[in-house]
Amino acid sequence: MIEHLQRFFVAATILRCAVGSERRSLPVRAKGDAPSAFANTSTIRVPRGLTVIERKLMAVHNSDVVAMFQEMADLLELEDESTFRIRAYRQAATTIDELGRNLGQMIENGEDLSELQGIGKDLAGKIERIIETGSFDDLEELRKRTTPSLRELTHIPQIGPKRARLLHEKLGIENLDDLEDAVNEGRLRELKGFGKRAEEQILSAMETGRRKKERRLLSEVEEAAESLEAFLNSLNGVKDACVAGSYRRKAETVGDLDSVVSSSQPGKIIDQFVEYEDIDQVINKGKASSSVLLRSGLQVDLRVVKPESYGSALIYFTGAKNHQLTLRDMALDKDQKLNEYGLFDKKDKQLAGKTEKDIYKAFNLAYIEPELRENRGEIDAAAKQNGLPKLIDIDDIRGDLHCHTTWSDGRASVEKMAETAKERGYDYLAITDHSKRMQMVNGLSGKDLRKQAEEIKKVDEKIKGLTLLAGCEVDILEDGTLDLSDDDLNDLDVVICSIHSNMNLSSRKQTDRLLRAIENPNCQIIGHMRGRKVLERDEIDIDLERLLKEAKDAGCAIEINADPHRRDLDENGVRFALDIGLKFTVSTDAHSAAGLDQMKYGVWTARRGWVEKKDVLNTGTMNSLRKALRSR
Ligand code: DGT
Ligand code: CA
Ligand code: CA
Ligand code: ZN
Repeated sequence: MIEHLQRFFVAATILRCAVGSERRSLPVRAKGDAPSAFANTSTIRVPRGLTVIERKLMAVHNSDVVAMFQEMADLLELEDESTFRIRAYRQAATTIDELGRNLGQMIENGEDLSELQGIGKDLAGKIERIIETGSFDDLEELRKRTTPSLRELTHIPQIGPKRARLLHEKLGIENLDDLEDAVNEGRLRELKGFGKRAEEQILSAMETGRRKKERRLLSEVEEAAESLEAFLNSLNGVKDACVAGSYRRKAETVGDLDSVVSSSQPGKIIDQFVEYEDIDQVINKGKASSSVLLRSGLQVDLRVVKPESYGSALIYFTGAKNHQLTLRDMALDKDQKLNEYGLFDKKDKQLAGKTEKDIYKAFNLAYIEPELRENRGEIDAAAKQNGLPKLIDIDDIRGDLHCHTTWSDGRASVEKMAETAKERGYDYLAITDHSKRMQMVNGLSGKDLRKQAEEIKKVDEKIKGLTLLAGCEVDILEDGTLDLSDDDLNDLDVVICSIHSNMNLSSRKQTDRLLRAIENPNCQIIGHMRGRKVLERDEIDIDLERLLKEAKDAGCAIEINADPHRRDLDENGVRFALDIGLKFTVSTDAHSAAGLDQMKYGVWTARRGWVEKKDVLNTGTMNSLRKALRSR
């Protein structure tokens, strides 16, 4: 037990008396492979001299396990292994991704991981192995046997595993750089099945891939940021610590983590910081600042300031840059100076700096929430009495209006979803599986929906205190008609209309398509309207402002899809929609019980779009929700 803790947790109390520092070897990954959990890892370090903390910090994040299982699946696919094994790893990765609880902690509690959906004894053993050693044997073998960098190629939609193998065999292409050279030198089109159009598509997909490498989804960095923040707060001599930057502003994507520590002993903090176990490489170690790379490849910048400067340092490092530059200019106009250390008058006397509130107050501004600090008018608004929005809060949400079950491509039953919604304290949940057009995910026909409605009714009666709504996420067909007839939709409580196909139509056609859907009185909510996937897929081409105005006139609500890969409608669209008086729903589009916990990302997008509680339909009671949804 003690040995287990020494290795894998920074459980400071125990560590301090039991061990000094321990280093263990971890497998070094093949060069050129995509950065993932343990890229370039050589050691895990357990830091020395921590103060006593209650909280344990896990060495292995769930996202590390997810990355390894995905890598495993990709490599198996490259080997043309059985689809059964490949699917098993992918399913397990999804389960863990949505788990919401730390695997290391679960093992520590003696929980049986093989009870998790899609995780049998074999995979449970592999997870334990990862938590103990940082990897597992099958993966290590596969990495040795294959060319792991080929994985990069499989992530390009036009290529996939079969073609990646072909490119490797015929042209000796081993990674994205090789591929780019081959395209530019015209060698690719000599191969059967690759024409000029394929070349263009590949180049554009590579560009998207590069963008993704440089930035990560907020949800991907969360575990790392939370662990880091807890670690910093546990250090000897720390007064306060916070991860600022885009992470604190809850942006869709994050480039790096910017952490700020309040302490009167900066040197001591830096010395402890560089011993953080999640660090792979120290890029720079100064007197009061440091930059490091975590094992996942994510960069962390740290700045230590005196307590009297903590507020100004937070404003500086939270940004966004333009927000903070506007404040600085306001100071200059008053013959004052604003920087990381505080607000100063002509004679360099500090006027404010200890807290963010103090600084804003010195400018006669109300406190501005981090999500608003994008220089989109928040400073002017903060100068007026009640000028800032009273932002919606996660606790304002009373139900979820978009989720999937095993009836289509969800992984949990209606009952499981309902139980979970009840546990979350919701008043209502709408079950909205896909419609029949979505054949590959087993979309529902009108007949299926009527059958499902019976089950929904039963579960609704069984689970007290939660109203279960019968709904559907209906496909908007290419011509703008809906995938189900008025008759089929008639009995449903909630109808969301979404585009899932023909994403590449011209702006005129795509706009007409959505217009027609909006004109249909059955359409109560437009789902994930922009159709984009953050860092993965561009949005569909539409006249958004025109459509939002039409939606407003028609009484159609707009969904803020909370899936961290979507966050759609996006914050800019939300802000525009808000200004013209549209109403929103914030929903998770959960495909599993744990998926219901994605709500926070939707709320953050709403907050970044200045949305208040009153602007969101699912903050109301069941009754007010029914009244607010477009009548059909
Ligand atoms: P990211 O990391 O790209 O997702 O976005 P941020 O906003 O976290 O930006 P980052 O990491 O470059 O810098 C963190 C904060 O530090 C930023 O929000 C504002 C401040 N900052 C960074 N560079 C500059 C600069 O050149 N001038 C000023 N005034 N502030 C800066
Ligand atoms: Ca940053
Ligand atoms: Ca930074
Ligand atoms: Zn959906």
